[in-house]
Amino acid sequence: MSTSTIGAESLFISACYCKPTQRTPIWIMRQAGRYLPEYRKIRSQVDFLSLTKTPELAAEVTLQPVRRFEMDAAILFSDIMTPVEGMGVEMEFSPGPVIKNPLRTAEQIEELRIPESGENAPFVAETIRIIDRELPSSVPLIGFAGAPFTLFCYLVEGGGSKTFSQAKSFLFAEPRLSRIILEKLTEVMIGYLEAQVQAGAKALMIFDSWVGLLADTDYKAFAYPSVCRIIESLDHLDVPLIYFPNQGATLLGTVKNCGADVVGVDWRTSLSVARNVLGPDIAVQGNLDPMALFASKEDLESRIDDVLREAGEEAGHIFNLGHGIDKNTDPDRVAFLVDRVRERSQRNL
Ligand code: 1CP
Repeated sequence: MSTSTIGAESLFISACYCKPTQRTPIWIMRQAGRYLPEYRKIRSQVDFLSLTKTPELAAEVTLQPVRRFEMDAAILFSDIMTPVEGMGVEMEFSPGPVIKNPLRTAEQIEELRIPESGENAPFVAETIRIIDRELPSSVPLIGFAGAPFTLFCYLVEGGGSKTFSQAKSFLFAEPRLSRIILEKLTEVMIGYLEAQVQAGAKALMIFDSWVGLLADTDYKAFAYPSVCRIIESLDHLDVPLIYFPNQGATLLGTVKNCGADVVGVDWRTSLSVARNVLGPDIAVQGNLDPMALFASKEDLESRIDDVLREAGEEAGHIFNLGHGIDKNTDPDRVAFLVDRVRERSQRNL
């Protein structure tokens, strides 16, 4: 929670700590990916899993959007499922994660390994070291992990789903076994995130993409404790911690106390509402609807201005989309967005 000296000149880091900045920093979720022709070119030669495991290539695709748009932060090119392979889970990507043997039995759960932090996905640390050499200190690298509940959803369901009914029914039918999975995931994510900072990550983000499936009472019972534990365990690293509870509008009153420096807000909740709940000491990140990039330029402009207005005059706003960018987005629209945010958010300090 304390102010890092590393990257002190970065707009992004300052905004994470609610310090005034000359303009609002911007980066976008899934900024490296299929909407970029330079990404598709590399992906046409290598499958997704190999791309994440080849440090030179993963570093290159991490840097692509930073070069093209001069983003104010880079995000490691990897996936939330990357560190669970080290727990003994077999999977492939098609295009989302597909788990070979979804977790259903006590034996499978017992067998889940807790690898040593440096041993788990060593190619990620190597990727970060390469990126760290390439990036200027004004553009910090964000390391990340999935929140235990979201990882639990994929591991029990076996892959992506709209309702995650297998995972959620397992959670309610087998709360004791579910807690064991969640605790193991918490342990592993703490070590994995720590290793990313040791390798050179300057901020950390925890993606809780499916937490909106839970009512606040179940969130408090199953998902929130693991988020708090991760954040508490990483506090000594002295880097900003961002928590993104996707579709978490009804959970914000609880989220407020998780210890995160920044809360990511999805596109459904206005930033002024989120700020009112979270208070002045927590920065907000978001939250233009990714589909707004398909609107007319005039409409897009006014939607961008709306997000800036909703964020208000107080320090502590990082502009982002309210979820990952769609793969059919025109990159020129992203350039337009970045320019507009830069121009409209200038402040005299
Ligand atoms: O074919 C391809 O090229 C693969 C598509 C792809 C990409 C580009 C996947 C599969 N993952 C990624 C990269 C990725 N995933 C990043 C990289 C950095 C960046 O943001 O630029 C990050 C941060 C993630 C995180 C991630 N993976 C999340 C959390 C964020 C979110 O969107 O909510 C989730 C839920 C995943 C799972 C996943 N991996 C890939 C897909 C298509 C999915 C979604 C699957 C589903 O639920 O249906």
